[in-house]
Amino acid sequence: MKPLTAVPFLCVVLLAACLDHPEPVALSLDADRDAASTDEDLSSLDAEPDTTASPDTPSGDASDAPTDAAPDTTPAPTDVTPETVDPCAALVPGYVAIGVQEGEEVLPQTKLHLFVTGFPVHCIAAYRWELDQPIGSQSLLMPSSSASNPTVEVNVAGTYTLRVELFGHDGRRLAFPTTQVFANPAAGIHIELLWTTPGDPDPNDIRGADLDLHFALGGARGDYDGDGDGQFDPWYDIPFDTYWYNHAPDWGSLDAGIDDNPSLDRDDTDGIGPENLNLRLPEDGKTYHVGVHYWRDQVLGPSYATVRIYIHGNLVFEQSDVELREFDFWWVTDLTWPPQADSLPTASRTCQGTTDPCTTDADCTTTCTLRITPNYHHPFFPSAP
Ligand SMILES: [Ca+2]
Ligand SMILES: [Ca+2]
Ligand SMILES: [Ca+2]
Ligand SMILES: [Ca+2]
Repeated sequence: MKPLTAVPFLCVVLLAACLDHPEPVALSLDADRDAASTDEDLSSLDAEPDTTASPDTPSGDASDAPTDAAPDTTPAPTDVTPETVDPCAALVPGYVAIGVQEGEEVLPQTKLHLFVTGFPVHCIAAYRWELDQPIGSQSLLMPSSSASNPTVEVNVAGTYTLRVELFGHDGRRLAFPTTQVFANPAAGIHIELLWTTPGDPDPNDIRGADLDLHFALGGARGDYDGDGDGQFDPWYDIPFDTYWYNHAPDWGSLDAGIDDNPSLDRDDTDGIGPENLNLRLPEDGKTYHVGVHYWRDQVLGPSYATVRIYIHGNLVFEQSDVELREFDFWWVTDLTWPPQADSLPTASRTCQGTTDPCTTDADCTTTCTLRITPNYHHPFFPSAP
């Protein structure tokens, strides 16, 4: 790809060529412009923009021009005002498109590398990118929305729409192409944890609330009864709870060729999230537990957590904006495999202040609430200061 730092220099060179050799250059550029009405020719211009109209080649272009055009029937040369011809302004950006190096369908947590195709980049003076993203996704175009080749991480499952407004050196808008990229959670089970923290003045700096996703296999036992129901909880079992400290355990078969291990894509520690878990080949007959621990709030106060569960790419569970305070442990849900229409995951609930399971308030003397245990401190991982 063409080094961007050479762009202003090239344009100066091109304009200088026009002024130094007005007539032959104008003719040859006019011929090139006509020829550039096909996709093929546009791409050749894009590939080698500076050799096509190099100041070293005007005599060659001028000698070619009469053979390309019909000299006796073309009155155009007398109408051209060579001093005002801008080779970039003459091009028609009809084939401009956004290219995505990674393709139009990717796994969540992919970093996309964006570029503009179908038009000579040296003719583009400014870029203004826009991004529409799935609810809860807070990705940023890096290093900025005015970069020529920005990157963006698509961390949440769903469709990302990208647009870029392109401006020429004369300030006119050249084109406004758009494209879409689908972050497809193709794994058997894909779980997203996202959160917002209203007390965080800058969601994008390094100081943020740290929530952790947990994904435990039925039967896991973390040797800690944090909710006080008389049973050891599955959380913090190693290897059967997948979380930041145990992010890629070996479950199921020990055959490394069988992709049956869960993996947590990352431990987000500075706010926003998301944390994503994938398990491509769940085991038949197994139950899986999903939990969220509010590990540290960095004195930023409560966070609002959202958990989404996808099975084979279909959203089957979502619980949004659940208020959590530091050290809360939210037992989100349980799911069984293979999934059945009548056993899709539902939110785990207990009667408030107890560990008694419930479905509605009618099951309780108090209210039936989400299963959240405050002040959850596993002795091996005491998150309290
Ligand atoms: Ca922050
Ligand atoms: Ca985390
Ligand atoms: Ca327990
Ligand atoms: Ca395995």
